Amino acid sequence: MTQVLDKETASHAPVSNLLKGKTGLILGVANKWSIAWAIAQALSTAGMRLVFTYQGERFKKNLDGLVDGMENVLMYPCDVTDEAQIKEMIQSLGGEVDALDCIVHSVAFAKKEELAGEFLNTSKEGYLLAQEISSYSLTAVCREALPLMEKAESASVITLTYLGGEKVVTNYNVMGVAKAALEMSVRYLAEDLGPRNIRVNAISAGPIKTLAASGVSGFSAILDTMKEKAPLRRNVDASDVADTALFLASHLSRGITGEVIHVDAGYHIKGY
Ligand code: 1JT
Repeated sequence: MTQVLDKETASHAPVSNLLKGKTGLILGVANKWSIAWAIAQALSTAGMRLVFTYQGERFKKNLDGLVDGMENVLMYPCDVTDEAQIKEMIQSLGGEVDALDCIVHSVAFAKKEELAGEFLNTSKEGYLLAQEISSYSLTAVCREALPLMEKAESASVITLTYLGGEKVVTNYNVMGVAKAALEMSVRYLAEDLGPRNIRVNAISAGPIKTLAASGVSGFSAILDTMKEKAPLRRNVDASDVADTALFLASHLSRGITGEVIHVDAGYHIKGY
């Protein structure tokens, strides 16, 4: 039996209520080009109520402008290197929402001088800083948010990674080592949280022009190579990543955990 739907209903109805009644916490919106912002829009369109964290007043202003028009939005300051701030943010959140169904972790940092030249020259301080912000923060946030996620019927944690965490990519250096740790954290967290019906996955995005990428010299060349070599012969944008995040946040991906999904136009399959 085939159900006949008019075009409008067929294309919009299924997604518009997909995440209705759910609440998601988004870490890592810096500005309108942020991957986290594209994900927020996709989740919001599917009916999810969103909570944002920001780091510092500059980014709060950006967020204020962006969320204008979104319903029921909450915003909290949170520097992920400060466990007390994570705890405080979760405690405030617990006073406002019944449960947490989703976390989007889209946070990374490395010193600019360490995303060029030889990995060999990485300082101990720079190494630890990249690990602290880009990798450890996922575990810290999951642990603190666990009581709220356990109140949900199920929950989905999503983080962002890059090919440089599994293969050597020139200049990605210390971030590659941090992403490798992040991807392995996804697997260990998936094992720990699985019995509580909490899934943990990563999206490995192809290169996208964001604030993070803006400081990277030669980024345009990376985009050109990707376009030339990727099976789909194109670059990916934040909306490509956002739609995969929507899938991972939803019941549609209920059987998937501990996975790294590449949203990179197929680039990672190439052997040359
Ligand atoms: C950070 C930065 C994390 C840039 C990032 C990132 N993840 C992906 N990119 C883009 C990128 C960067 C390089 C690259 C390829 C893609 C900037 C600092 C904060 C953390 O090299 C091939 C260097």
